[in-house]
Amino acid sequence: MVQLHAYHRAGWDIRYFARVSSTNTLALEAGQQGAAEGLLLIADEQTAGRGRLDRRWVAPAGTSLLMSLLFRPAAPFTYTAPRITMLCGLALAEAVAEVTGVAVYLKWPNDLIVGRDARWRKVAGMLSEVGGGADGPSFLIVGIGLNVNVPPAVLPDLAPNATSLLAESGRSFERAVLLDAFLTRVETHLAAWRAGADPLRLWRRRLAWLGEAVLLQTPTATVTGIAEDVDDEGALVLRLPDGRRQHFPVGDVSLRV
Ligand code: BT5
Repeated sequence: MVQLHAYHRAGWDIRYFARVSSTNTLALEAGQQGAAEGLLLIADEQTAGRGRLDRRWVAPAGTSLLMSLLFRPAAPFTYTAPRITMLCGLALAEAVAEVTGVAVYLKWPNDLIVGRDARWRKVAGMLSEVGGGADGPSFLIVGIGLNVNVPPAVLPDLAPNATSLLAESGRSFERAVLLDAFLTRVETHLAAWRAGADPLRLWRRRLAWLGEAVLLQTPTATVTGIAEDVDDEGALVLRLPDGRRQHFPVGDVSLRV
């Protein structure tokens, strides 16, 4: 397999950068200027990597897979776009398991974690953003940061519970191999979807903690409950202590111990 900077694949317009502010920011700009579906921006290093809710994504140069994919979801956008994000998360989980043997789970809404007990560790995060014009949203950017060869000693600088594929397996991995496996899975799931398979069903099956007691931090409150399900838009459905069921579109979930 080739090095990451030389990786190409039919059907994708892959552009590699040594250093950028944020691949998501660049991809949003490209989308706004009319870039076609299939644009894939990859960077070795980001100076302003972003997480959700204005948080930061930190990754030492050259250690990680940092990328943003541009999609132009078919109508209705609000149905299709979340499914593309789910499909990418699913493809990432499958690619990581296949290439590295590390058992990973999806953590609602968009993280990839290792372990699903109280000692879970985050190995990847995803940031989906939409862009468009006065007529409404027209494109989706799926940003992915996967900690591949981040040395264990550096992990505490990223986040208290960060991990990497190197830390989990004791081996380092060619990022292009992971990218190739990921794109293969994305293509397979897109084709299966066109043939009628809803990606939400498969995504739901890989989610950690369905049926378990969780703590949910929303932008405005902390809520506890049983993570019963996800709804048709991917929102988390919690059974609250008073018996009510409530749908939460955003938040950070952790296992309640
Ligand atoms: C995410 O946000 O997990 C989405 C991360 C998306 C990053 C990719 S990299 C390529 C593309 N370009 C961008 O600018 N972004 C995307 P969130 O769920 O909000 O998690 C952010 C939190 O994760 C931070 O507040 C830290 O606590 C933690 N964190 C930061 N860097 C980390 C890392 N490398 N590994 C694990 N955790 C990290």
